[in-house]
Amino acid sequence: MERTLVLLKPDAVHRRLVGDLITRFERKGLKLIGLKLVHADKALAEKHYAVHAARPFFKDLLSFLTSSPTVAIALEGREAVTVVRNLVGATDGTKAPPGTIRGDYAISIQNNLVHGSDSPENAANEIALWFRPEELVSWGPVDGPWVTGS
Ligand code: IDP
Ligand code: MG
Repeated sequence: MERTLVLLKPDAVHRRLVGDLITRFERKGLKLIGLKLVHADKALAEKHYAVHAARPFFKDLLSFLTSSPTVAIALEGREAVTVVRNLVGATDGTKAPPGTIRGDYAISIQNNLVHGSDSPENAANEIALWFRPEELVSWGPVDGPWVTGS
């Protein structure tokens, strides 16, 4: 089963959308294996968005991510990386289609509520960045075979 990292960024917490957004991932059939509230410091934010270090929006992005708490979520499921990216939608909220999280709730580029890993390799690195190994929980949902079809 594939794993991915989701962050409900500070705008999601301020806008009290945390429950609503977690519900979307749960209803899809993804399994929660890690969940916590984190006020990211600069070092964590820099590492998480290191790939964007040269971009003009980097400084503002760090200020945003370190401004207040983020909900860090590790999810597991079939094709979890792609499934989450499809549920989240395009980066710019004005371009994300209705039905996606950003399409339904975001109109900003920066304040687009959610982060989802973009590859299984990056997911593994990002999960290790936000969670200690003992914070990840292995378990089997009672409806597992009904959700996965096997
Ligand atoms: P993604 O979150 O859809 O994968 P990325 O291109 O990886 O998008 O960018 C990471 C984050 O940086 C975005 O989610 C958004 O918060 C912010 N961002 C991306 N592009 C811009 C921009 O042009 N202006 C301001 N913020 C941006
Ligand atoms: Mg990205």
